[in-house]
Amino acid sequence: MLRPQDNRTRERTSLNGLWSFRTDPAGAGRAQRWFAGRLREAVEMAVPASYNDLLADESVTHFSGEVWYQRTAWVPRGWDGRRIVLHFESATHRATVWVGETEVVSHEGGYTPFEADITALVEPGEQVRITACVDNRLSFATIPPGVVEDTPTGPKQRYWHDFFNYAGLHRTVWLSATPVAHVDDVTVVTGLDHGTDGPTGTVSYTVDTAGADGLGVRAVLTDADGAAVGSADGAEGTIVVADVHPWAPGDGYLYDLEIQLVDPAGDVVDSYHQPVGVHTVEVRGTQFLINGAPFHFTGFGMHEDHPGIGKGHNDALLVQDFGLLRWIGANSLRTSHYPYSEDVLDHADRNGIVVIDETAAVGLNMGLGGGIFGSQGYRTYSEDTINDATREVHAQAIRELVARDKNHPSVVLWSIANEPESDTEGAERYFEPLFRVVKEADPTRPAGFVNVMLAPHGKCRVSQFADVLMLNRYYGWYVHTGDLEAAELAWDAELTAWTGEGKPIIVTEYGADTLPGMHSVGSEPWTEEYQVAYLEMNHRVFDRHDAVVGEHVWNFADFATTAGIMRVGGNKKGVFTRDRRPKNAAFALRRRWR
Ligand code: BDP
Repeated sequence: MLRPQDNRTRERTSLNGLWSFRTDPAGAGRAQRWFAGRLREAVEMAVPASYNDLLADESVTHFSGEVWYQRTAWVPRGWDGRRIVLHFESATHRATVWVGETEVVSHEGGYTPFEADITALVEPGEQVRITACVDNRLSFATIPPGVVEDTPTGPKQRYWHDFFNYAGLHRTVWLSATPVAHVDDVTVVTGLDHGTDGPTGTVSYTVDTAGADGLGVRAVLTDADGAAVGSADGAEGTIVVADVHPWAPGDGYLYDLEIQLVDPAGDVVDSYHQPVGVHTVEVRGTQFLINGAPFHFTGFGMHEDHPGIGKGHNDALLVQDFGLLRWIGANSLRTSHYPYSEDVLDHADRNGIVVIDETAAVGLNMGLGGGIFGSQGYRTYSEDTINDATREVHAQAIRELVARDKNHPSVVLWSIANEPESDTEGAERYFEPLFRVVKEADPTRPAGFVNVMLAPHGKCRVSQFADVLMLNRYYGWYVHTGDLEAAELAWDAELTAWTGEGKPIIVTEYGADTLPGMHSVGSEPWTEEYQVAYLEMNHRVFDRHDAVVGEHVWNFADFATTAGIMRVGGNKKGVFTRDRRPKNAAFALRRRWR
């Protein structure tokens, strides 16, 4: 599946804006065929956005179940004879879509795109009714997992991850047109040879087409100024780029690879423009190499989270967040804990920000948090909880993530899960096949998962499968709280043990909750001074170990969570507040990273 785009053979029109919206607490909408006509008793809802925080209505904020979105759209008159596609960049966590009265697609998973060919159902120049039923419920058959418990006050959604279960249509919905014969997919792999007369690049591509019998494929590469660089014919090929300008951290240089479908007369029937960053990624010993040079990750685990819009994508806020990343000297981020909007990845590509790309497999750990984040009394891996069916959904989530993001030069490492239970036999059995899935989907990039403190070195049974060790550690916060000396000793000892694995280590989370404006001359948790001292202690530890190739503070900004006695107006480990004001720690990090 390719993201819709405008070009000489394709058009797209955004269906963002105000849709009709209603919750369906009784779950009656499907049986009553709410898609078959105008959505009754509806209010207006913004797309893209989470619906939770926009209506000043608790029953919507904490709604669990199916909600309905509906709008009409004019199909452009010029689209006669074209293949017309309805494309959702995401629907959290699953959706069924109708065009008129016809069900056209269902999709599981809240953070990857899906689409339907609706050519047969629409008439160019006429209006069409689009209805989406979006379900936010999490179960042991979803990624992330959750459970809806029956309680005396009704069913309640519980989950094991530490962020609010925002839901809705978070990203753009497109109506798009392509030629009937079309480019269906493109995969690009690049190479670099550092010769004596400057670097030479290679751009290898594979193209899938549909309805294209009798047509040829041509690939045309141009540089950022539009100058021709090279071309190749055939559904697979390699273009050599002499004196290449590589994509590199901090230098988001992109070439344009135009994939053309050409008829025997040489006319272009379909075209797709794929941005390409020529670079290489490699793990060698304890080093993480980008373009053959050791790379040290500085930056954050982030969230798609803003006041009002929740997890809705917004370009202005994207630019603001990346402005702050640049200001503070961050060269990278992790898409904790789900695939982010494709606009984020495109922006990272263009701005040379390196990305660790994560699936939504978070909270596969029922021992974590002692019930603070969710429910107690479950075993993580069992027939009734995380089981083979969950693993199938997880595998599909990995495949969809790689399929969507494989061509982004910013993505250098896949994270297939965050903090799963990883110290048990069940964990080993669960994860071993998933590493095969990610390697099969992308043999070119390293892959790993994010290890939790409860599975330290010597106990973790999953890190054996990972190319890179990603560790989340809270020495000085969740353990040795307020005692940074003891924390430093313990942390250093654990890290020393991990370095024995001979793999690169990225500390993917370290952080301390901090109330902006709270101060102390002593070593007092929750103060701005403590956050700074905590980070400095961590940095002393990292700097003693060559195998530590990255430091991602948890978190970039404060973010919304579910209610709990450990969270005061959300998670406060942000270096910036939720409205992006710096805490003292921001200046300390800026001094270190710049
Ligand atoms: C880790 C999780 C992250 C949490 C963080 C915390 O990976 O999602 O928000 O700890 O406790 O367990 O702040």
